Amino acid sequence: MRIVADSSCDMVSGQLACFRSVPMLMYTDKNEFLDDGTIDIETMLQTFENHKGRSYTSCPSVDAWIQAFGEEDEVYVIAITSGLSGTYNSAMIARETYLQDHPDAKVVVFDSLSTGPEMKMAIEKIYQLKQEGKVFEEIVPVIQKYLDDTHLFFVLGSVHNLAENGRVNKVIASAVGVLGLSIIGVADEKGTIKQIGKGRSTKKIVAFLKKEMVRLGYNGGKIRMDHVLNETLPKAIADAIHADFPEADIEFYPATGLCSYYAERGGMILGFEC
Ligand code: X90
Repeated sequence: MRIVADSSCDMVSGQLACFRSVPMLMYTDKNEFLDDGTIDIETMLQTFENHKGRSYTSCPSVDAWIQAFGEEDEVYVIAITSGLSGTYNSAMIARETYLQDHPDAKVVVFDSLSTGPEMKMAIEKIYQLKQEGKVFEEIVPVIQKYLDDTHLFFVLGSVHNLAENGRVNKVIASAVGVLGLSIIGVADEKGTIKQIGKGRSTKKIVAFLKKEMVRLGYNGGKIRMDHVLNETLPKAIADAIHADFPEADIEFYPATGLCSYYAERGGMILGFEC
């Protein structure tokens, strides 16, 4: 059995024994960073911040996916939203190809319609269901439903890289020109970026997020957050949530390369169960 995801899930290969991450690439005409868990994020951010021209990202190749499947006969694949990336498409082609060579294998590819922490939560859920002894046919619908019942919010101090790569509309891009102002957004039902607010102080951002989470049905479930060199924000959110839901399972951790590139310095992405 193997669980495979593109590197936007912020996990590295082997983090769970059965888990493989397939790296994305962030690059300019001069430098490139492969998101394989070895990137120093401060160095990467500085490189892009100081670079005068354009920068880009690319999704995993079909071959990279197939390699990550190993020779396993049961493979669960989670991809970053097809609304913003070709990753899901590339994973689906990998699946077709793999099944031709391994006709008895079972491979499912989930379009997360999301990224980062929401993908990590789905990975943890698959792992848990396997531990409980569930089989492929039981796990697939549970995960499909789980992805419907989990949501993603994010706080971004800059959308420069998202805008430059055509992944947010111009309205959002122009709203974040003001220094010190962050946009607060949600992954919408199409798996694209929707702005729902903006804020300057950590206190206001935390209050806003908590209110929105509860409005969507949050009731003490699991929360995962990644951050781009900004522990203060997820920590403040964890404290605010724990004040009302002391038992809530909350973890936060640094984003790896792809999410750090797009969420940018100070950014934070939050996945939660409803
Ligand atoms: O090159 C590629 O195919 C990768 C493209 C990825 C584009 C978007 C990454 C977004 C990462 C930003 C905030 C969260 C937005 C989630 C909306 C579904 C992080």
